[in-house]
Amino acid sequence: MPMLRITDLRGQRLEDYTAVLPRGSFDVEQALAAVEPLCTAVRDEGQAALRRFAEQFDHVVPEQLRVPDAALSRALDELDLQLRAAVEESIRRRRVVAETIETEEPHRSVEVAPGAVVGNRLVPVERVGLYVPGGLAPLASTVLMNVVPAQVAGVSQVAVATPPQAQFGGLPHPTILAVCKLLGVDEVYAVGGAQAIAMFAYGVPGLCRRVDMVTGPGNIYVVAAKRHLRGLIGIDAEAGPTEILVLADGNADPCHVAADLISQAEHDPMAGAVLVTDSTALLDGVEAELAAQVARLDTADRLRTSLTGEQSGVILVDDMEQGMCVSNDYAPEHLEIQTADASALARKVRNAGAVFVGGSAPVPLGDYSAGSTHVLPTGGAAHYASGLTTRSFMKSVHVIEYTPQALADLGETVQRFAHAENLPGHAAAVAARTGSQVQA
Ligand code: HSO
Ligand code: ZN
Repeated sequence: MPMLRITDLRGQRLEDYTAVLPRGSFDVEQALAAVEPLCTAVRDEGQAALRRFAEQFDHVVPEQLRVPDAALSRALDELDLQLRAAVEESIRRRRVVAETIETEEPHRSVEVAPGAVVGNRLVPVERVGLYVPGGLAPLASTVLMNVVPAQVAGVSQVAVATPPQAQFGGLPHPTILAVCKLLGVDEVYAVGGAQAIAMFAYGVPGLCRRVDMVTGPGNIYVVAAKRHLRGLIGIDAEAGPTEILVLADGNADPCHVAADLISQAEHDPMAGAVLVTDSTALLDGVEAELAAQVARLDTADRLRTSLTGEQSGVILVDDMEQGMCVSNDYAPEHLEIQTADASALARKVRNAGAVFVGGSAPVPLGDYSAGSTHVLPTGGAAHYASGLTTRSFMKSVHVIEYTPQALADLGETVQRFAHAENLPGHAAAVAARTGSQVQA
């Protein structure tokens, strides 16, 4: 029984393929109703509400909501040495990218006319709260993917919240704690779900000071809390279930293509895996590989759900040019290009969170260690949004400095504009300095 539902677009040139492409629904609106009272309870009752929700949702109440430093140190001491080396190499590579190609000059200015200078200062956000899910997979790599660019940007305080786990006596997952310690993050809370976002947004007396911005993935309730509290805090994105689109022709290796589809489909029963190809021979090979490979994995049940779900499937196209149009309309979080001319085709990508080019760049390389970000726009948001980088933690502040003469040179222009908007007070502020008044 084939796993992937087929959408055959051969011979069909559409102006916009979006409507015929597989994509699941991720209805944040519907989760808002559940999340709003929860956020209000955290705001009004603080730690008591956090303890109550820990019992209700995590089935364990941590001894201390803030993880003691001794527990962080112990987790790092007990971290397997080979895993520690792997994490350190991932941190190193992510830092190299963040410190070089993601880092812009912190202050630039331009003289737009004699004596008229406009500067652009990049100022880091001061305090960031990072949410790290602990559910189906304890995403220790997500800690470094958020913390490294924040630190490189100059964020002075990063706090982490991640669910308490009954199996670890109410502490969060030890690998998450160890990576926090490795990165020098010592403010860690054993608080999960939407209530963690509320804690960060409102602050909780005696426990956690409110933050300026919250980043990090989470389930639909976490995303709903971010939507509810946005404005009070900045957020990175409303990350939905992960997705991969593989653009592959007859040259691709079906074993690799199947493995890569599986690699993202295993995240979540709602994760999306889409193959776009012009080769039915490749499709047959991928189907055979999927059947064999899924059966071998511990995540087989979840995989069968995600691969056969409405959010996954195969799109048959006439050629890779049509395939690229399909991909650009879908705007995948992760795009893999496994074709004869992968690099050339990659230059035609307009909408994708990240592009993995050729046979030696599977998405899991980027998930852990490539040096690129794995915090990427999902659900088609790649049409307008970028992944999380150093820039995401910087605010752009314009700085305006004009000499008296430069203001005088422009005085009448500004006043005329102000009068056109019926704002005489604006005109007067300029006239008071230049001495030359323009009548309405
Ligand atoms: N593929 C996920 C990130 C991740 N994978 C973390 C493994 N661990 C979203 O880009
Ligand atoms: Zn992944």
